Amino acid sequence: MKIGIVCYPTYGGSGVLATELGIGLSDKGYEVHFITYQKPVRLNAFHQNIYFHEVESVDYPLFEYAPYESALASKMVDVVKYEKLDILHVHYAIPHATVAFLAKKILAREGIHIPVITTLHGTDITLVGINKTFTPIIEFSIDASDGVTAVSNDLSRQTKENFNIKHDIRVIHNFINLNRFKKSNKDHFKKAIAPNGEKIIVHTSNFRPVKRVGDVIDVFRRITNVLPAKLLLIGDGPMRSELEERARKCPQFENIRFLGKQDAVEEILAISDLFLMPSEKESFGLAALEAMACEVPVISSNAGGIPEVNIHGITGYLSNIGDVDDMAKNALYLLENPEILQQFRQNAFRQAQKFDINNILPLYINYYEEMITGVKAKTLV
Ligand code: GMT
Repeated sequence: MKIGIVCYPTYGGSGVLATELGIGLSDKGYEVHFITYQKPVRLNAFHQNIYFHEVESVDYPLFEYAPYESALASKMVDVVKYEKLDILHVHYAIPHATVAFLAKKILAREGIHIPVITTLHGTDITLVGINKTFTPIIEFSIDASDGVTAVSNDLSRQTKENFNIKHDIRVIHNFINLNRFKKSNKDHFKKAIAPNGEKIIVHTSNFRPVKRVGDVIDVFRRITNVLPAKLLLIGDGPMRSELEERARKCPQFENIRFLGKQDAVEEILAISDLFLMPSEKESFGLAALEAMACEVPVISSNAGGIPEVNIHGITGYLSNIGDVDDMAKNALYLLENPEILQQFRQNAFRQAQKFDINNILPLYINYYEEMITGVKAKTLV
């Protein structure tokens, strides 16, 4: 099977997931074609069955904004036609599902009937989507897709609640590659970061307001009022300078480190004691799953689909959004009770195993096959 994947190539969760999916499929022998404006960041090694097709932006004095959608649609048509793709899997509704519809219509004029699957990741529905300007295009594009998946039950529910959609939505949760994300011995690194045995708290995100990174700092302050700890902040984004400013005002500033974007996140998770995810919205929480795979329990909010991943009182704790006192209390309970923390570490790993790529990948492959058979049957009629 030849699969075209369209995604955002950046550090965001949808791009990461789409890239890991492509790598997983190629490892199983499928041919995967990424179509996007830049090589996906997680695609940093050579894979025999993976191809990358860059969408070039067209610069012309008349255009204040280069027409990315048109360039993407043309590239999709080109790749489907010449690489003889069997299916297109687009990640993030805007604009990818809409552009896929256009590409599909263009190809149909030449007798090529390509099935399109749209995967909803979260902010395409919960943030961008509920901006009323986008409602008609989201509803149309979802209903026009052959298959639609959402990364959690909560996201599926929210999509149906907020939009008038007739299409079924299949829930296929995020997954994790346990060969990469696993606890490894990085004692030398741990000593360098926490030379006096301080507890290590970690957070990773794209530093957007929805992630409430300020709450991470507030929880950390409360933790350090009781015991010595270090905070590692991984990632980058629009709130970073504001957060650095805020951290500088903390008496514990020297214990807070902004690490920026990191490729080997698993090495940092390997030395961490707790992961913080206080998000305001989170359709699944892939970063929490990555932490759990490395045996790091999660102190999180109860937003969106997080409770489908982080199980309260088992793999970590859930608090109401913004309740930093409760988050700090839960964090301290685990940090002050090493045996319980150890139990939570094991529980977190066991929970992560449920989302092993080897369990989730077949769900996508089966869905691809269903869609290909369905579209073939329809065009024969
Ligand atoms: O987390 C982000 O802000 C990035 C965002 C994206 O769409 O790129 O991630 C979303 O997709 C991930 C992969 O499916 C989910 O694990 C994240 O929970 C989701 N983020 C939000 O809903 C805020």
